[in-house]
Formats: sequence, C-alpha cells, structure tokens
Amino acid sequence: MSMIKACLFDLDGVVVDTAKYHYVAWKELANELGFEFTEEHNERLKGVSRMTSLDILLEIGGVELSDAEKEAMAQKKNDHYVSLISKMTPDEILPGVEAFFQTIKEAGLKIALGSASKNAPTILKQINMEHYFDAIVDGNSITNAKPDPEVFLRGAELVGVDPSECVVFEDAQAGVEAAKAGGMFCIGVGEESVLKQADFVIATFNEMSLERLSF
Ligand code: B16
Ligand code: MG
Repeated sequence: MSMIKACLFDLDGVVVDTAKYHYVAWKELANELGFEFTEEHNERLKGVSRMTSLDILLEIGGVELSDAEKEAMAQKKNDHYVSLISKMTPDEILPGVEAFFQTIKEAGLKIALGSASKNAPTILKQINMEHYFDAIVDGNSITNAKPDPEVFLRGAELVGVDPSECVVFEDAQAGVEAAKAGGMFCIGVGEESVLKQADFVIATFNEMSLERLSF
C-alpha cells in the first residue's frame, strides 16, 4: 500500500516544454547584445530563476551590465516570452501527463505545483490544467530558489500532507535536490544519467501508474 498522499509537479520540463520558448526569447536578447546563445547553453537555464538565468547568459557572452540594465533586459526577455506562451494550447501537454493527473485525482491524492516560474498561472491557463491543482506554489510566492526545498515544502503544507508522504516530479537536477532536501520521494523526468539523486527516473508519463507510487 502506498503511503503517498500528494503529488507535487514541477512545470517546465514535466507538464509542458516551455524551455523552447525560453530559448527563443533568451537567444534574441543574446543576439541583440552581440553574441551567440546555443541550445546547449540553454540547458544551463532549466529550472533556474529568471535573474540567475540572465546572469548565466551574460557570463556566457562576457557582458557586464548594471543592475538597472539587467532589470530592463529581464523585462524585455519576459515580454517576448509571455507573447510566445500566450499562444500555447492544451496540445502542448507532454505525453501521458493528463491521464496520470486524472488517475491520481480519482484515487484521492492531492496535487500541487512547485515551479520557479512567475508565469506559471498563465501557462496553466493556456493549457487548461488549473482545475487539477489543489495548491499552486510558483516564482511569485517563494523567496528561496531550488535546490532550496521551500517551493515543495510550501506545497506540501498547503495541501496538508507530510513531506514523507509526498512525491515530487522534476526534470532538473536542482529540483531533484530540492525534493530530497525536503524529505520527499522524487521521480525524475528525463535522463537517469543527469537525475542521479532521484528515486527513479521516467522518460515520459506514459511509464507512470498508481502502482509505481508504492514505495
Ligand atoms: P520565469 P520550472 C523554470 O520553470 C524554468 O525551467 C526556467 O528555465 C525559468 O528560468 C524559471 O522557471 C523562471 O521562469 O521567467 O517564467 O519566471 O522548471 O521551475 O517550472
Ligand atoms: Mg523544470
């Protein structure tokens, strides 16, 4: 019998692939600043907060900016990014995700979001998945970024479930670390070679079932 009473989901890379839109927007900014930004570079931004992402990008380009200029650049990138995600549709929900949400909902498990993104509400609205969530914790409501466990601990608290009875789904190494630091089970979504600290790793939610939540 599973002890799991709540599932906490990261957003980008788990429920949808918004990394491709972040990439387009960051790349345009880099090009304006006069340097190239590749998909390989973009990997370093996954799961990382907006301002830390900008710092990494500027380090790649060897560009130094004042705090005010950085604010302006982050705003510009975000305006572009928001225009891109505002066109998202439910077709972009990753394989097997919605079926798994229905399964756990029917089984009476609580569902929470634990994302670094300040745009999480817009994305959930676009893909029409807000109604599944009992709690939403995102970049607007946390002070400590992953790998700090705050985002997941807050989610567990909001749904009234002990961390030891929660499972976190994460695609980024920092997110897996956050889940483990919070004393939760963690299922990695992606590659085993990258998500070494996860309890186990799935490639897609087509591999998930209620049975696999029995630890
Ligand atoms: P925003 P997640 C993260 O989402 C993304 O993976 C990361 O690339 C992004 O920089 C971060 O959100 C902040 O996003 O600029 O929209 O606030 O994986 O934690 O769901
Ligand atoms: Mg992610």
